[in-house]
Amino acid sequence: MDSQLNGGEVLDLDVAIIGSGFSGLYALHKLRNEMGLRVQTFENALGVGGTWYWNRYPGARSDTEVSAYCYSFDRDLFFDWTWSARYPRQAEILAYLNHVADKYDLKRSISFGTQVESSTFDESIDRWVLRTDKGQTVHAQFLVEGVGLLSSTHFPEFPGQSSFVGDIFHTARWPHEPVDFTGKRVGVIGTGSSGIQVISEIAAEAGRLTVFQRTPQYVVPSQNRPIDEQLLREIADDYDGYWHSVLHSVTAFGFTESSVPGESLTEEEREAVLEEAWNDGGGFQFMFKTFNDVGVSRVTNKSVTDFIKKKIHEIVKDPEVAARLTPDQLYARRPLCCDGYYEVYNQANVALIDAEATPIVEVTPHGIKTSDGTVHELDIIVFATGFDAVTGNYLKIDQIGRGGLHLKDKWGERPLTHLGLMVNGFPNMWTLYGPMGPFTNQPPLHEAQVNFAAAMIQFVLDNDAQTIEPRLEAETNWVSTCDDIANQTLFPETNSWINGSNIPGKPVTNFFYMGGSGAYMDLLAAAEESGFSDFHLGGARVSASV
Ligand code: N01
Repeated sequence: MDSQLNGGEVLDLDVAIIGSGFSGLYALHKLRNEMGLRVQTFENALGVGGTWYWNRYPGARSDTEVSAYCYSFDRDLFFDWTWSARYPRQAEILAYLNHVADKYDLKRSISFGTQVESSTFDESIDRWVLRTDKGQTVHAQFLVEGVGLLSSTHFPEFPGQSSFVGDIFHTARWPHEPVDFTGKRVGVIGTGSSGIQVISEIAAEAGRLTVFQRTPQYVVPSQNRPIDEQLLREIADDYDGYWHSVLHSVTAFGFTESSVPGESLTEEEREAVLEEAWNDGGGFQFMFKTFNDVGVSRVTNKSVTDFIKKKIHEIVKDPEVAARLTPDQLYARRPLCCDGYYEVYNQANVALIDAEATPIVEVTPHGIKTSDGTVHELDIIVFATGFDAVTGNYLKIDQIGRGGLHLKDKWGERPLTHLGLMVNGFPNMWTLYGPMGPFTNQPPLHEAQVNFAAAMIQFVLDNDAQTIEPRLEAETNWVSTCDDIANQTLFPETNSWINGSNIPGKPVTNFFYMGGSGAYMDLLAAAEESGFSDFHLGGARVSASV
């Protein structure tokens, strides 16, 4: 099949996939190569990689140990590829994803540089009708969307921004040509995962670096180093067992989470555990490998925040700067890690602006003006301001289900899905790692969700049916289960992209299933064993299945 269609042509497919990041690539392999379906992928970017295509900013790297941040479906692929470190850089991960796309001959079925603008379910033919910005029309029985959890950029526009005479970049839309910071006056807005990585990297290069921090964050070191050879030997000895244990852990990050409640220990004992974790590195490890109640116990959470606060004051020499860097919130945002982050603020060329106390009010032709009237003169402004997460990319496409129902209306108050994967009223459509899906390391769960979607597609085909969609009651129950679990944690008490509060006007709510990867895997298995009883099969000729 031609990967580049001519405008005006109608393409008839079994499956249309949107996105060629980790999830979309595997979906293409599974559905085309393994199941023999007629599949075409539509990809906005000019290459594969999703997140790793777009986020080329200096310092961008995985903060998940790469031995669990990769595909598992082919043992040869796993052992044929050699990673340079536990937390590889963006370029290395992008090279890996290109290698995967080439090894499984995927690129010939991807329309690059193609934005799907709308997808409408045509009930008269039980097909999705997609329209692209290239004027193409696509008919597909099944629609698999791997559009990215953190992909739709949040790019605030301050008054006067267009008057800035220097360069403005967003970390998640970084140019392909390297940016030269040498001797330049650089401003970075934002101190989330992207901000801390870009700040730590360019501080050495920039003439002067001014960081505009609104909310201080807890950052622990990554302690990046080569992958443990012993771990690789253990994976080789029991490959399936390793991936089973990853998927059946809580976070799917490839380490064993603690089963010890911090509350059961003394303050000194907790501190010893935290010191060991600090020296071993990793944000998710710090939250989940230390104790099993950091996210639910105020006592344990306070020990963790006290410990990191103490570290900030030990590392940062100027007590005023250390105080500005010190959060006063719970340790209940997405945990961050980065080597050498706090150390940067000891450099004479780095300044930290408290953008909460003195917010940015304007971008002038030569810099950023804060509310105290100061103009911080700059040559380059880097927006590390994050994403309209989870739902952003789904809602960029005008998606219309049964009865003319628009997804943006269905999700107006809050997103609704069953298992984070399917939406009532939107048959034959899968939202990979979509809202109300698991809050875990993504690649292993992408594979699990694609396998589940593939089993559902096979189920539809085996039953000579046309459609499958979740029953409304199942969707309602799922969302309320997700909310019940989230409400037992401390996460709803902090504001970030995790609850939508980073985007003005976006509903602030729970977007995740926080019951853990293992429990989620059990639910997928049970759904399949039940013959997908939570789902309605439409147009089947086998009456018993309807
Ligand atoms: O985005 P963020 P991110 N004025 O939303 C600030 C993944 N990721 O791109 O906290 C001033 O976390 C905002 O301030 P506040 C990872 O899952 C992974 O950094 O809202 N400031 C905040 O400081 C991560 O969690 C890696 O007060 C403004 C920052 O911008 C997720 O992506 C690397 C502002 C945004 O932080 C998002 O991370 C990168 C404004 N108007 C990303 N608007 C890995 O390491 C926003 N901010 C794998």
